Amino acid sequence: MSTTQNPPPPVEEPEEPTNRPPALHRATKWLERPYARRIILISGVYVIAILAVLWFAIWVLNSSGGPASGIMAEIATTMIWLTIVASPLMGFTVATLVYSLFGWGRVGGDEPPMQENPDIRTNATAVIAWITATSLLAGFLVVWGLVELAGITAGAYGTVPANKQQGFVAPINVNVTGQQWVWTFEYPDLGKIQSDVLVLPIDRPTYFNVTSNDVVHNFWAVELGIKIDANPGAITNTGVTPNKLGTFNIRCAELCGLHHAYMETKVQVVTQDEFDSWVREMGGGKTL
Ligand SMILES: [Cu+2]
Repeated sequence: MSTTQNPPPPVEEPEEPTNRPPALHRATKWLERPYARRIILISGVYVIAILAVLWFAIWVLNSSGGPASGIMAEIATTMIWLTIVASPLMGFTVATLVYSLFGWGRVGGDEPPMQENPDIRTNATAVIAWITATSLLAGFLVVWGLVELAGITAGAYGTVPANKQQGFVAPINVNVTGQQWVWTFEYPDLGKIQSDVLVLPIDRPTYFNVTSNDVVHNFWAVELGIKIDANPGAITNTGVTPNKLGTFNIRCAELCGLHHAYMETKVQVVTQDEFDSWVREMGGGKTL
């Protein structure tokens, strides 16, 4: 049995950071590394892919005739700008993730991967730049969202009652009922009109009272930019002023059973004259 005790190994002191090169220099040095350049390259490819998807989404919207209301035009503008602004940061995050999985992820076995000096992790400039950029982006989203929301609610249900607002036009009331798997539209102010196609006059505010006869559905007038739950036993409200003539899509946007995917119909935006004759044709008691 040995009584001699080995002295503990000396504790390795962390290197003093005093002789490190300045942060900006280290950041540019990081960019010279091959993997850093690959990450930047993947970011670029990702941003281009995102913008292509954005272009496709706008193309789909335009090819079905939209946007057909002020609200939908605002939504489209919001989607375009937010995507453009967010895509570089999103690209960099995804590129780093992809490179971690497929670039660095190749290191296998029991050997830990070679570690280079973690320039970015402890780089105050990079950390501050990242936090600033993401905070500005988040702030931009919040401010934009609040401004848009204020605009929409002021137009629809602002603090001034709608009938006391300037340029007020009496809205057309439409009762929307969802049931597995059809939509029914009734015009309570126009007699006993019932239709499975929504017909609306252009430039007239429309007020929807939405409900369901069975399960939860969701009334989505795609190109008009409105979407609201249709709940059994309750009425939800939304409104829109269509500003484009044409035929647009209405879909159910809440999984409601077997034929949910086919629970769709059309909205026809027509002139006031065409609307009046449609009302008479449908046996409506009174025209607006
Ligand atoms: Cu449905």
